[in-house]
Amino acid sequence: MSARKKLNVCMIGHGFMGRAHSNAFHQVGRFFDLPYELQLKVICGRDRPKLDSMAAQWGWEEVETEWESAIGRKDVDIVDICTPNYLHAPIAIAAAQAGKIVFCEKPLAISVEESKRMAQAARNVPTLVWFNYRRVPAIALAKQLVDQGKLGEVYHYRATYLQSWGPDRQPEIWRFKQNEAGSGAIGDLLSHSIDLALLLNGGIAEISSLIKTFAQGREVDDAVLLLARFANGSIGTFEATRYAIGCRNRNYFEIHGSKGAVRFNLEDLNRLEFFDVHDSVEIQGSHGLLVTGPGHPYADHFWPPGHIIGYEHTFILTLADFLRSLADNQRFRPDFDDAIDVQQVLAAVEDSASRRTWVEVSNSTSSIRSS
Ligand code: NAI
Ligand code: SOE
Repeated sequence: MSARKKLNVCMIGHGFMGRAHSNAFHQVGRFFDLPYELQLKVICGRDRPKLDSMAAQWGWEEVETEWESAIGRKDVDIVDICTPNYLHAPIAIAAAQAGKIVFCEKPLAISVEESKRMAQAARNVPTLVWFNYRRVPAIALAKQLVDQGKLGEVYHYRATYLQSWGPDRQPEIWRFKQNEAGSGAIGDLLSHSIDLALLLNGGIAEISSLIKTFAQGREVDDAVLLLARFANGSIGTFEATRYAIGCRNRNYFEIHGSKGAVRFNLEDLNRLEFFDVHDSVEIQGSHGLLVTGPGHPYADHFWPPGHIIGYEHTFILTLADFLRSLADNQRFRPDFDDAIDVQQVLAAVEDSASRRTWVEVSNSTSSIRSS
């Protein structure tokens, strides 16, 4: 095998996503034969004791406490942003201006305007947005089935993202602060559902939404509902909430078309339900496909068929696809431009709810289905 090019990573933030990404940086080269070797060079955060123990546990070579100096280092190739949302834009813009490859957690930004400035600054550098659910093998299979026309003409797109931790948390966490999170369930959960909908069903033309904050005095939304008209003529409903008591992390969608349907629930992430109208009537029903091979997306990279994978693999797969795109000099998706499309929908959601009316989704790219 030829020598691998070393890419030094600087990761900003060391919380939940800091751990998920650290794991992916270590694992990707074990499951994929790539022309790159990732070096966990420097990890950055503000809490020095926590930073030191994180660096020791996850194998980061060095620590820094100021992101400005960390990203400016000459020995850094990739800047990976795992901070609260309000820091995504300043860090991404500075990193891109320093010529670094930029990875950023979702939602890309806290406004459309900010996301556009980020994309503009990153015009000449490769970017990645961690909408990791695109790489769940069962969702990648759903995308294949849609692209192969197995669902026929799509009538309905239905998505829910249901969590239950909203009532429990301390008010001081960044996720409840308007100026740090930007929004609540909208940016945090609905953003994932919208990204998947744009991938699987194309552009959204028009929406009508309702937003609710259950906790008294909380600055951000706890729940959001919306109706959508897609550019392809289908209609959709979405619900995202932190108050769905009984649901831990139910990222769910179903698509109904003239020839078939698919149904997915993250809480059973190796499975895709598929209904095919061509089955003879006496056996028509949902096929619960265990998407672990043979012949399924990504299956050859992990375990023998039937040996399931988990949440962490979605980050490994996102990173693997990025590095393969980089090697081939191809555009990786979703990148900052794709994430602007999501931000446009999120902005329309806030606009519709505040004006209590249907609104068009401005500048949504008509469709990213073919990506
Ligand atoms: P967290 O609260 O667990 O971690 C945030 C980290 O940012 C902490 O280590 C904190 O010390 C660090 N930080 C805060 N201010 C900083 C500063 N000025 N300089 C350097 N570091 C700073 O948050 P979590 O859950 O890891 O979320 C981070 C981002 O990841 C958010 O944008 C969130 O929306 C996104 N996220 C994405 C997920 C996905 O499924 N793709 C899952 C969970 C979070
Ligand atoms: C919130 O609880 C959260 O961690 C989101 O921030 C993630 O984006 C989602 O994937 C899981 O839930």
